[in-house]
Amino acid sequence: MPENALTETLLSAIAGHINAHYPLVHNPLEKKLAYGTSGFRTTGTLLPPVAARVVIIAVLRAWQCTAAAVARGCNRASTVGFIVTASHNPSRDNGFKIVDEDGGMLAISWEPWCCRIANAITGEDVAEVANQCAQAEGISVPKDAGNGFGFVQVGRDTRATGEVILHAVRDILNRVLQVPYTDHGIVTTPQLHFLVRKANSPSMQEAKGGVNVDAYNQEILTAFDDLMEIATNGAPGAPRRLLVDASNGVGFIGLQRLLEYAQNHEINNKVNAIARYVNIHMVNTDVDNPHVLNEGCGAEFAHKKQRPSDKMLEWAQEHDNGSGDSAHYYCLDGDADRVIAFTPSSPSQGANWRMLDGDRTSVLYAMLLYHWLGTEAMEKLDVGVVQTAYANGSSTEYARKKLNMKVYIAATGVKNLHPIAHARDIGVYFEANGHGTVLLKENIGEKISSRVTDAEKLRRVLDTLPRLLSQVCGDAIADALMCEVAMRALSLTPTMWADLYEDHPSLQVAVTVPNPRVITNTKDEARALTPPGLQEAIDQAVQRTKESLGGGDLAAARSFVRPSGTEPIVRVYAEASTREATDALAEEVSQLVLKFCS
Ligand code: NG1
Ligand code: ZN
Repeated sequence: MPENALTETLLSAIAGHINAHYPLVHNPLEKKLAYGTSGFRTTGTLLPPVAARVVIIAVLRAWQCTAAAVARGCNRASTVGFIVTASHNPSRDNGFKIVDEDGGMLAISWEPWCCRIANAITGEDVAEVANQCAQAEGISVPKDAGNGFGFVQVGRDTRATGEVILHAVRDILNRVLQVPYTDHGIVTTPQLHFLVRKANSPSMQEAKGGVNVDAYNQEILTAFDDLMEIATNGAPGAPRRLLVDASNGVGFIGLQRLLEYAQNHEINNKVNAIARYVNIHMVNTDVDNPHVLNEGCGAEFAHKKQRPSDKMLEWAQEHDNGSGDSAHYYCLDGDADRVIAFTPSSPSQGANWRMLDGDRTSVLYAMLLYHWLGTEAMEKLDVGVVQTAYANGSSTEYARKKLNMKVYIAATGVKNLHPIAHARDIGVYFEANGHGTVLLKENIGEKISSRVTDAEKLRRVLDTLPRLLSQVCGDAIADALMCEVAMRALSLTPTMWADLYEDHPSLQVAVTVPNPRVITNTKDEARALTPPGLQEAIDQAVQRTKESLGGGDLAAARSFVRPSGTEPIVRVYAEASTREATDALAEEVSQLVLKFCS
């Protein structure tokens, strides 16, 4: 047996069990499933046998991390995560992704293993991919497995197919791999990321038992209270009213649990500490009806349609007197990792609501950093903003010119933004659709405080921020609370936040073609490399738009296309100086996609 290969017993158990219980439903010879922008996404009923296969790769990754941890002198079993969710997709879809040891996205270099095993037809093929992975990645089965945390933390969103997919995962863990796990049931995606990071943290090594969502609630509530204390100088004033659209998804459950935890536990010696600052109401909370998830509501709907849901409008009509920011509005997506805020110019008219998207959230956070850290510290640190090509050009310009920030453009998906932000001392990253956070280098407070004047405050801020701002992925609930902190600290209302700059008109369109993946892109996704001729045709359309706007500096226009990594569509993005030109450009480019990709 070659070194690091899995044992014959394990390989034949894998092959036998997969053959007996998990024949594939999709046909990989016709269409392979790919590990896309954020894991696998497709019709939910196709996924149980795929999840049964991919969880084997998750365990191999955990074993590899365990061996590396032991080699570092850290005597513990590493845990990874397996979250079943399809985020913003329609309710018939489902998906899943692996959460890596550090609580972030699975290392991109491991995605090909997931793809290969997901499309391996027979049990023997599955065992063969697992064995090749073990050999190539230098993995052997750890001798001393488990220390009470489980090797895999699993969880799911509210979708109807979630339980049967998780059942397949648990079955393989129990009966084939005999690997311990903790099933957290229905959790938001950021909660699962948090739990993995927490379970692997040095502080948990000695603790008895595992981690659960209470640890998340405790951390978020304490950090929020600490930051609000700084933001308000201990004088909280009247609590702000928040209206949260939960997209009929797991965000409702997550936020509800957080609020209940706050009522039943003391945070910083205060009962219901969160209520000193915010008074939270929710709409679109129907998690029992499997069909309404993300339907006409939530962050994805709000962002793509550039308007709030009907339920949000109804609530505003009834409860918002329209006298300037009397309520703050937030929309979560289907797994609560993205947030879009709104401010109503007139509570009853959706078209007049101004959207505060991820670009604006990153600007708000950047302003808070300047406010709290001061120009002196900001200039001494490597601070950057990371966006994607979907960022509105106005936000890029504002961050560069007004805030003096370095701006980096990454490919779509937080797995691409995160590493660029991570390489900075402080990296603010956001996708326009509201997924993002701020990453702060560990011990940055200590490093910088000896070099600036107001060292104590600086250290306090830098130590507290990363407890509310997830250091592993975007978290809609934490981000909404963080926006409240930032507005308090900066004395801004949502209207003032919206007034910082004017967005260029933009439009995103989904175009259906037989195979969206005939389009391939440059690394920053701003240009199409294939099919031949498409990019040239887009360039000409953009040029014509600029000319129609009179040419010169004020005639801005851009458009790009890419295949979605989460839905079977091509996404067309257009942005121009006027609404009419934007809509016409999006339409023209959509037609080009149909022409070149059909
Ligand atoms: P795709 O479908 O690959 O464009 C979408 C979002 C991403 C990210 C993922 C994960 C857009 C344009 N794309 O990816 O930003 O959030 O879903 O959910 O919004
Ligand atoms: Zn999401």
